[in-house]
Amino acid sequence: MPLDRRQFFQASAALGASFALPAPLLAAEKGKERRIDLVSSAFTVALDPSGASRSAVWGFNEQLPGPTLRFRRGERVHLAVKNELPQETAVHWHGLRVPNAMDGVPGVTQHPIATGGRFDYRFELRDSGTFWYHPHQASFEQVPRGLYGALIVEEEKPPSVDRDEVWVLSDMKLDNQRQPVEDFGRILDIANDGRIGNQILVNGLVAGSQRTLTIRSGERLRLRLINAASARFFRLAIDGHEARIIAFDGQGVTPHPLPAGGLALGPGMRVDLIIDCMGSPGQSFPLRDLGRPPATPTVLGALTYSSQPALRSKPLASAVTLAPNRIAEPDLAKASDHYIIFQGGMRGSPVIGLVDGKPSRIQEIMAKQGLAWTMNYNAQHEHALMHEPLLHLRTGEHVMLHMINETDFLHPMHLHGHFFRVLAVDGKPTPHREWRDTVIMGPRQSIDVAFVADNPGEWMYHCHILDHAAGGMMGTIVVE
Ligand SMILES: [Cu+2]
Repeated sequence: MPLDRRQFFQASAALGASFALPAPLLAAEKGKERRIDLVSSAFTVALDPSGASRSAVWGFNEQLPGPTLRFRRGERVHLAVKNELPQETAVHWHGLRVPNAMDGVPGVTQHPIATGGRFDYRFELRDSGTFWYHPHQASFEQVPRGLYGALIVEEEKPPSVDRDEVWVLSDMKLDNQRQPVEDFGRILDIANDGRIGNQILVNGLVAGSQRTLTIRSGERLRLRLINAASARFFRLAIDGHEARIIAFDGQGVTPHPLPAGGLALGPGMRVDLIIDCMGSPGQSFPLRDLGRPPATPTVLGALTYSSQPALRSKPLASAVTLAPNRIAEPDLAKASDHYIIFQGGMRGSPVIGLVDGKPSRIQEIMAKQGLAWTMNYNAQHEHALMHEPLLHLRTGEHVMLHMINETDFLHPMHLHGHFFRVLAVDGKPTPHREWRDTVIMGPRQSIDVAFVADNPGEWMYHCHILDHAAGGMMGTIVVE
């Protein structure tokens, strides 16, 4: 271990008060494998540096969010996770194409890590991009308590920028004493929009115009945004700047501006922006969450110009397109069609699901099992993954997956171990055919995605509203 643990925590505590995430954790190189130690535990943090109160959270290495892990594509890593939580856990590396046994899903890819126990995750980083890590055990409780962190894999030749920043967006549900409300897993949250916090956090601190990112006029900024909230969607807009989207979920996309109504970022999703900062010294521009109408916009943070003279008078002319990762291209001519139908929730038409093979009304499923959602007519518990997988795919199969949302709710659907191209929404082709690992399915919407099933194993496929996942929107896809 490169640093004595106490020294490490003291160093990170000293950094904790500043807004920017602490400097990336650097690991000593051990042969060609880089080792990082992560300890999940309960501790307290000051969410508002100007306030006196500290809030009880769970997190990694006594930091909220956990340390930003920064690697280079092609590196081999060893992530040693120690569990000091009062319950079992496991860590999933969201978006990384790892071997199945390293995917961090208890009951499917590994045994849960007991209190006091440890698990060693070792894999090669096949893809560059913006990723994150979080538990996949009781995730509806462990993630909103604070167990999440950014994982950045740099390109061999990253686009030239003056600043590369990570903003981890999340929220917490706090009481009057600024302590977490202990109401995880309520059926009312499960069957509706999920448990949404009353305090938005940016890099573990209360959101607002005081969360400034100080920049110099003329700088080119790469801003990586990660939605680590367990249920909240963000709809992002930046005043006074023409930000360009260069990546979704870590994968390069044709650079294009933010949509006029704001950029939707569902739970689990990431976006990389390039912003040429051409404001004047002393100016400040908010980055807002426009929310869901009729909600009023919330200021998340601000780009504030220092008084330093401009770095350059014209924006950099160099390209901002990312070199693609090596992802097998699905051949639509030979792709096989598969369908997943989603039903359930408190609103909408009555649905029928199967409980122990018997057709049941959703009200019965809720009352008897605490579940509220079905996928292909099946509802199952997060840790009762003894049911049939949703799909069986052959290794190398070209897949066209049609996702049909018959609910009145939004669902950010996440597939492990693969990226898919988003081809159509309600049958209408998408403008960028982007690669993603998580895609928003709007109410009553159908989404068509395609991919090559080239990573063998049993992979989770679930809604990233973690209360929905706990309430039945959790299944597996087998690549055999
Ligand atoms: Cu959902």
